Amino acid sequence: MKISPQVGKKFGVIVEGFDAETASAEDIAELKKTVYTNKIAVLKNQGLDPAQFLALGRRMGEVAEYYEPVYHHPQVKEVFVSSNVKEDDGRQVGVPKTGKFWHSDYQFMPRPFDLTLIYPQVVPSQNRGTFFINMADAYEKLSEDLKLAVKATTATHSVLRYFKIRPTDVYRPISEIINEVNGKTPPVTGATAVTHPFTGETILYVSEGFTVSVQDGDGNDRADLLAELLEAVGQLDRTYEHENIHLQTFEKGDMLVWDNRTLVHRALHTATPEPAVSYRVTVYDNDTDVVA
Ligand code: 7UC
Ligand code: FE
Repeated sequence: MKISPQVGKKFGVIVEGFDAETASAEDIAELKKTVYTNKIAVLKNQGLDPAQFLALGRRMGEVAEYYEPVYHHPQVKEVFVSSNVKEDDGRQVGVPKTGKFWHSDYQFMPRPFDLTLIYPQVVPSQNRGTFFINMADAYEKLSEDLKLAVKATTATHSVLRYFKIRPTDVYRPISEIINEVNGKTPPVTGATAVTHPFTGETILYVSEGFTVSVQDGDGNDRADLLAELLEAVGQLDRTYEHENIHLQTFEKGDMLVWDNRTLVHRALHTATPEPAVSYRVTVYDNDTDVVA
């Protein structure tokens, strides 16, 4: 296993010679450590079927199945499928155009995932890739005034704005769907700046997609502060040229493994999409020894 920095990129490493089937416990520990340190690892030349992909996830920690079954792989439910390609019989497997907004996975849940593994299956020829922002670096770059302003505040996150209407939702009153979403996944509130459980970094834990409000210690809404933070870190930049934004490209055979606590990401989908399919496995890392 050879780990090298991504040339000309803001962060991330390339991992060559990683064999998911024969990797030792030390290899897995080294991989996790490099992910927490460098935030993204691109594993080259992977050739795994869905069951083998799940098995790799299980070696990294506790695999979490997505709470909405419409995303599940039909054979391996722990594999989340993002796909705009219909099966031969016209069936839709998985969900198209997922994550087309800044977010971190499960930010709207009481416990976000530690690690996200993305394994592209059908890779478009153009506009491929995912945008990322390192929100620990972004926090460090904030002005002292903004850091101070963040201190006594909390942030509230919800999936509501980006909850996808499912095929079974057709003709349901939207108010009923909203009530159902809020009942099943009520908004969660926590500190706006959180400490990374493994690295100790301070992370500005807000996203344009899932963060619905920021409030001060007295409960006053601070929509102004939320907007200022999102602007400062680059999440409102529609040119994607902000200095914090990293475009992670990939080719067939690559698998991306990233630190989901630190990074926010945004899928790149075009108006006239080419076929694109990717598989995802998400992991809770209970291994507190893996301090990067
Ligand atoms: O369809 C999607 O964009 C999925 C999104 C609402 N959640 C992904 C996640 O893991 O938080
Ligand atoms: Fe995502």
